[in-house]
Amino acid sequence: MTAPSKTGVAIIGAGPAGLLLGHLLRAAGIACVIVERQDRAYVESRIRAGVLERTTTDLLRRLGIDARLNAEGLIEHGFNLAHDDLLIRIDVSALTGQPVTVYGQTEVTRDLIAAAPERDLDIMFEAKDVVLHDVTGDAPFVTFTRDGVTQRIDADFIAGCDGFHGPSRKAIPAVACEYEREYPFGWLGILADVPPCHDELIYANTDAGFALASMRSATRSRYYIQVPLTERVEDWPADRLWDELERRFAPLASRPVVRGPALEISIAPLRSYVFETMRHGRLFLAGDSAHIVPPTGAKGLNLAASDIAYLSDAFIAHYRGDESGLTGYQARALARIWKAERFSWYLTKLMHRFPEDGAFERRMQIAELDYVAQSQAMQTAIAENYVGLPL
Ligand code: RFL
Ligand code: PHB
Repeated sequence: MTAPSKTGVAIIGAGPAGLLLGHLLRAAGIACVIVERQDRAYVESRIRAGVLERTTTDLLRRLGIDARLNAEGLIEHGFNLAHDDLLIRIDVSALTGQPVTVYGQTEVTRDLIAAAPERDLDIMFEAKDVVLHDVTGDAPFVTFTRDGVTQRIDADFIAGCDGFHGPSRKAIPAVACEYEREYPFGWLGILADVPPCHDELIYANTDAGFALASMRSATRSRYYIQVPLTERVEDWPADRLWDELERRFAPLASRPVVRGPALEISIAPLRSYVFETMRHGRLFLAGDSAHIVPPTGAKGLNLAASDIAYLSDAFIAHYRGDESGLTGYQARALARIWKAERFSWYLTKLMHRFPEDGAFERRMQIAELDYVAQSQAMQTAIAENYVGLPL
């Protein structure tokens, strides 16, 4: 496939943000092309998020790319916070009128890629050395190399959907607009084809540290535990990890933790990050390229989707002669991003053991969790953030 030499929106990155944007623009008849560094198999096998807000499932439904989501997604009416042997069920459906859907990011990505050809959405996989040019001028363009051939795409706009490590954000001067918090631990995750130990997610603050019991289906489990940043995957043979999960979940879960061969084991660091310049000339950032949340609260993919809801509306309005969406994009997106940053930071602080914390901070966490257990007002505040604030 050769890239068109001229398009409306050149999208960098075929993660959820880039794929959703591409589909929404094509559905509105706007020319666009996605340029992705990795090959298709790599993109389709990345294991990441699992919990979708309604704002995200609504976008998939609006696109009509929802057949598998409807058939296989698990509707979850609640989730649990826990410490010691106390399980606090947050009934999100009763408290907010909205459930969340358990459906893997891997599946969302596969569905969006599979639907691309029939909707005339070009995805240029294996595009190496992507460079953005003239983003503050009237005629920006992107260059890259594919199969040894250098290609150039001229565009009206460039959408930087290339994640935290991509080139788009680096094309913007960071002038007093960067906010960052690193956490002194990571999440060690395991995916396995075994039934989950509980029907709903459990976020547990145990004496040994944080642990999360999640799932992808009735037969596939996803677990995480908090580990120091110095740990490596090699330090964690599967049996050691299963022992640890059993210890942390036995007092909480409704069924024993079932062991099985690991489909994936990985460690992810935790970070809060916001880059506030989401527009620079004709370049617009969306998703992880502009912000990162720690995974506690499951906001990352959902924030990428809400950025795209705003940005796709803005591009569509532009091509109909209305500039207000593009002018207001950054402020609109940031208002929602900062609230999701706050919630993810709050849940991370509440549920993890921080090495610098002493007995007092531990008592504060337990007092807060006990308060959540007793207070419907607290549960409602947590639930409405968990299901996703309105767009
Ligand atoms: P992505 O998914 O990182 O996609 C960016 C794409 O850009 C490509 N790219 C380039 N392409 C061309 N040229 C270059 N030079 C490029 N550099 C990069 C990449 O190959 C990639 O295809 O960003 P996007 O689309 O903004 O999506 C963001 C989400 O992926 C992310 O926020 C979530 O996965 C975060 N996250 C979770 N979010 C949730 O909403 N719910 C969850 O339950 C949840 N759990 C998680 C998570 C992230 C995790 N990790 C590993 C970071 C659990 C984990 C463990
Ligand atoms: C997951 O299933 O991968 C998952 C669920 C909830 C989170 C983070 C990750 O908060």
